[in-house]
Amino acid sequence: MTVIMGVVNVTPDSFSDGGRWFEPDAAIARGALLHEQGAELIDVGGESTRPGAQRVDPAEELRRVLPVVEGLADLGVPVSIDTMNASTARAALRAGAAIVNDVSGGLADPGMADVVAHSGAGYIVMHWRGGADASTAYMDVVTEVRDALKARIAELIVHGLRPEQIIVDPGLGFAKLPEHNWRLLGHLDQFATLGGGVLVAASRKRFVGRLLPDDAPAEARDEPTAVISALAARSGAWGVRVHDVPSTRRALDVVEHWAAGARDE
Ligand code: PMM
Repeated sequence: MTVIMGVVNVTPDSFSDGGRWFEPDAAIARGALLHEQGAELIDVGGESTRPGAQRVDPAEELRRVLPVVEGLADLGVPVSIDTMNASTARAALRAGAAIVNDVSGGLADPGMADVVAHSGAGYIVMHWRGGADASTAYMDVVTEVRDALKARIAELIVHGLRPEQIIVDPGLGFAKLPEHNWRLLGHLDQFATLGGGVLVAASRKRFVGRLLPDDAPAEARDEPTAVISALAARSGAWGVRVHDVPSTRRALDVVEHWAAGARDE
């Protein structure tokens, strides 16, 4: 069964939900609602990674996310912490987070690998080429992203992580053009054996918006996102990271019923 990761951005500036859950109580309530709606995991982030976003000081990031991680952990809601900073990851793990979601795959902070290795927590390693000015040039995006993730995993194993602890993420929209994102989605099977599973995080991204009229609001992207969730699940994805949980929950319910219908008794 594919895990649904519901997004709670505790930021003033994330693309689709910036500012809406900036107060801890609002963020905790949002996370609890997404959990109730069917997200097995709530992804709490305090730094926007949208194109052009400024880096946030780690102390400010921690101030934003820690009460939310604590609040959700107190409610028994499983949490992943979306951070590139080892210090934030360490504090969030101590506060009850189960998984570290690092869009830099350990490249932004050399201390991250040791924090995750010592904790034994799950670690989401995204393909990352650096900040906003990273090159979008690829000869063969699938091979290059796969090789880069393989290299990250090899280094993380040297730091003591176990391959099963690592979930890989092709990094849709990060230094990728729309055709790269679709190519990666069409070849998800190529990532299946790298670690403990594959995460697909297409939700509301610009390449999804391209399927809609120019003036469509961010929420209109939830319908194509849910279809991507279903196809990702059919392709064996470990998880999908989404902003709107009900639409993806329904999509994954269809996939599960379909799979049950295909089984011979
Ligand atoms: N994208 C965003 C934030 N966190 N984490 C992972 N693992 N993969 C992603 O593609 C990813 C992420 C940016 O999206 P948002 O601002 O809509 O949350």
